[in-house]
Amino acid sequence: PKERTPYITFVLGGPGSGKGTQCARIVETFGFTHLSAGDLLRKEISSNSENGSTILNTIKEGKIVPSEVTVKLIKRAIESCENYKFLIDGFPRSEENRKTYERVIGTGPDVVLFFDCPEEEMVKRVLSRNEGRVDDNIDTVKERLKVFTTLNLPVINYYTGKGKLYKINAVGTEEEIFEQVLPVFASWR
Ligand code: UP5
Ligand code: MG
Repeated sequence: PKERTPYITFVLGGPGSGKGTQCARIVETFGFTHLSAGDLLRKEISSNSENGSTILNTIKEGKIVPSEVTVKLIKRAIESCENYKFLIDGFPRSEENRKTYERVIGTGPDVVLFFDCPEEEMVKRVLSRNEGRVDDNIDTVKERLKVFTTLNLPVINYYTGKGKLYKINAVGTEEEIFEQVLPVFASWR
């Protein structure tokens, strides 16, 4: 059991908005543990689990994996980690994701970061990344953007209403963007 209740940050933003890049910096500076929901799902594919092929096909289509699957992976990762400060990157992607998380975990996040980036910039970044991701092609990127706008923006609006959302302008150098992130975690220095 942990010595403290977890402190949870949700990190949201469209495909290629820089979530993973900025999370790496937050980890370095403030000692959070980075849980990328996409990475957890990709690990599940490579571990040949029973859900693997369903997850792979969903990611190839740019759609959202069933909430129960993702929340189970996140819950397990939180519970098996000694740290109590977490960045949950790329989740929740829909109101249904959000509600499932709150039901299973019992509470919502403490704070939510939103990396706000124009579509054309996101497309450029994703297509110039060369990591062999099955979803980094123009057709899947278009679908990922559509899913983001229709399903993820309502989650962002929800947390704005709760007063938990920090909106970050995700255009500029990594350093310029991190300058905007720093004040959010000032108390963790
Ligand atoms: N880059 C970063 N910052 C830059 C800057 N300031 N200027 C110029 N370039 C910059 O960055 C993307 C690229 O841009 C990199 O090459 C980087 O160097 C450069 P990155 O930090 O990787 O952006 P990120 O927002 O993390 O982009 P990513 O593609 O990972 O976001 P997605 O949200 O699309 O991907 P994720 O891995 O979260 O999800 C993938 C899929 O998994 C989803 O489409 C979905 O099918 C599935 N999924 C679920 O179903 N449920 C979940 O809960 C999570 C995922
Ligand atoms: Mg990422």
